[in-house]
Amino acid sequence: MLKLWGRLNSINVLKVVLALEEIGLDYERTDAGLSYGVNNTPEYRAMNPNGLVPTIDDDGFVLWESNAIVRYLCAVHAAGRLWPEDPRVRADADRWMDWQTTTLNSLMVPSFAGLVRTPPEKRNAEAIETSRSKTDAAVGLLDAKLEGQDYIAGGSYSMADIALAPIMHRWLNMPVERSRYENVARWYANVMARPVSSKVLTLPIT
Ligand SMILES: N[C@@H](CCC(=O)N[C@@H](CS)C(=O)NCC(=O)O)C(=O)O
Repeated sequence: MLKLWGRLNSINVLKVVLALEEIGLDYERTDAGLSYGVNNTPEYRAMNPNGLVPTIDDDGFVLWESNAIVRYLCAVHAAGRLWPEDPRVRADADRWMDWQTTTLNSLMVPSFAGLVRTPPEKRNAEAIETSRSKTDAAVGLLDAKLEGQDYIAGGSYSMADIALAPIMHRWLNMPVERSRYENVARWYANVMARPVSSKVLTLPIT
């Protein structure tokens, strides 16, 4: 059975859980990372030298990097559904997945870590505000992308929505001031209406 290592309050682990659940694969998940440890053991480092989560082992094939894992699982098990067959639609999905990791997440980390994982007396208010306003502006780009379409890569739910759902769930539930982006709000409501999302994206933001 496919094995997954990673804690459920990691957006990168949640992407993989969403993909596995949408596909309907059997898997065994082990908590790892932060207070759970595991990711610093020699055994784990032998699989993932970064010592980060998530990592999967699919019948001896070990893979890390959450977007690579989501792409792999969707290509193998859900081509034409979660993994777009059309190269241009797939490239569009890939682009927004990469944007999530390289742009959106990088902008959001200081406000998320500051507000959610740092005690009030140790917070850097300026760094939090810079992160908040830049993240809010970046979400505006996603809002523009979603104009006139239901999902990120077009008319149907795909791996791009899987990769964006956990970070947007986090952002939209963080205690920060946000612009009201109507297309993002509609997309998020559609995503959360899916039985799998409402089952997976339920934990408090920690
Ligand atoms: N680019 C990597 C980033 C992985 C990453 O930064 N994972 C974080 C959790 S989101 C981690 O392992 N942090 C250390 C820990 O949990 O102990 C991916 O997308 O998989």
